[in-house]
Amino acid sequence: MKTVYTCFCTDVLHEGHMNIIREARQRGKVIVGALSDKALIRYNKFPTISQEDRVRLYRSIEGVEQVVIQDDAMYDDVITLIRPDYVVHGDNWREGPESAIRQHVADLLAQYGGEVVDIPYTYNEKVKKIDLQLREKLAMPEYRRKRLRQLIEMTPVVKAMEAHSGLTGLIVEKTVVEHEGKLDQFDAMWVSSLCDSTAKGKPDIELVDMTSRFRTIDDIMEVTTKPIIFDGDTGGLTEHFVYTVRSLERMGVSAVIIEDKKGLKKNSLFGTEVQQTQATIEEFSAKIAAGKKAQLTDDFMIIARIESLILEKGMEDALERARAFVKAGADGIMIHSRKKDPAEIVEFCDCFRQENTKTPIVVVPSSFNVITEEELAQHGVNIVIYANQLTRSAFPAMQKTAEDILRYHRAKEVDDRLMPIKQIITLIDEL
Ligand code: SPV
Ligand code: MG
Repeated sequence: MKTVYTCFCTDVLHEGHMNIIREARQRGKVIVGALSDKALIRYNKFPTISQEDRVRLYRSIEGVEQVVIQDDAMYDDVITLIRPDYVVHGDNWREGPESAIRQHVADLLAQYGGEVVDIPYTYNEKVKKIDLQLREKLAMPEYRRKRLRQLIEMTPVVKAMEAHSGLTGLIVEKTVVEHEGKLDQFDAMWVSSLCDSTAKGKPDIELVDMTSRFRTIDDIMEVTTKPIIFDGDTGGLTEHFVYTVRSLERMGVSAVIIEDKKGLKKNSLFGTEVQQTQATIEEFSAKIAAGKKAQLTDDFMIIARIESLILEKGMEDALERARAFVKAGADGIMIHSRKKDPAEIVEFCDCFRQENTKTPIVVVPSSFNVITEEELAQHGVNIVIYANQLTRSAFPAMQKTAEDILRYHRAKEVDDRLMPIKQIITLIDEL
C-alpha cells in the first residue's frame, strides 16, 4: 500500500479539498498535514479556528487515515518522517512564489523515488465565494487587531512596511518573494505620519488631522488584511489621545506608537537641527497610562517611542525612560536613532534586554540601514519597520517621468519604464 500526503491550510473544507482527497485515495493511504498556527501565521494565513479544531475537521473527512501537524510551510520534516510515495496538491502551486515550495518537495521526493501529483485546481463560484468569505473574515477588526500580538509571539521578527494608500497597502499585502527556497513577505503595515503627510503634500508636523489620518487607514483596510501599526506622533493632548485609542481599536488597528515629545512636533530625522522638546517622564507616563485605561480589548498595543538618542540626551536617559514607560503600561518600546551606525541602537537593545526580556522592542532602520533584520533580532528586536522606502522610491520615479515628458513633448521616451496599460487595468482584483 502506497502512502499519499497532502497538506491543508484551510479553516473551511470545500469541493476542491474533497477532490484532492478523492484523487489521493486512488493512490493509497491518505495522510493529511495540518499546517500549524506558527507556520500559517508566518505566511500570512491567519487561522480563524484553532489548530485542534482544524485537526478535528480534517480527521472527519472520509478516507483520511491520519492527520499530522506540519510545522513549516516547507515540507522537509514531514517528508523525512512519513516518506510518502506521493505528495498531492492543487496545481495552482505550479505558478507564482509557491512554485519554489513545489520544486523543493519534488527534489526531496526524487531522492527515494517519490512523486508530486498536481490535481487541477477547482475554480467555481462556490469555491471563490468561500475563499472571499475567509479573506473578509481576516479583514474584520476583531481578527486583524490581535494579529500583531500573535506575530510577535510566533515569529522571530515582525517586518512592517510603510503604507499610505490603498495601492501601497496592496503592495505590502501582496508582495511575496522566494529567497533561498523560502517564501518571504511583510507581516504588517506602518501608517507613517511622514508618508501620510507627504502623500497629502503637507509637512510632518501633526498638521494632517486625525479624521484625515483615519481616512487613510480606512482606504488601506478596505483592500488588505495585514495588521496595522499606526504612527500616532506625540499622541496630542492626553484628553484627545484617549479618544484616538478608542477609535483605532474599534477600527481594528493593532498598535499605536506615540513619541515622547511635546509642542510642535518635527520629524525625528531632523534631530537637533530643529527645535524639538521632549516631554518629561511624568508627562509621557501619564499619557500612556490614560491610553491603557481607555482601551477596551487586551489585543490593542500602545508602544512608547523614545527620542532621547535623536535629541542627543544619552543612553542612560533612554533606558530610564524605557523603564518608566513600561511601568506606566506601555506594551512595547520603540527606540529611534538617526545615526548611520547602528551601534547606539544595538547598545540600547542589549542593555534593555538585560533587565527586561519580554517587552517588545521596535526599531525603524531608515538611517542605520546596514544592519539586517536577523542581526537586530539577535539583539532582542521584535518589530522592524521600513518607514518610508515606498514613498522615497515612488517620488523620484514619478518626478523623472514628469520631467522627461516636459523635455520631449511626448510620452514615448518614458514608455519603457512604465507599467503596461494592460497590467495597470488588471492590477486591482475585482469582486
Ligand atoms: C514616520 O515614518 O513618520 C516616523 C519614522 O515617525 S521617522 O520618520 O523616522 O521619524
Ligand atoms: Mg512619524
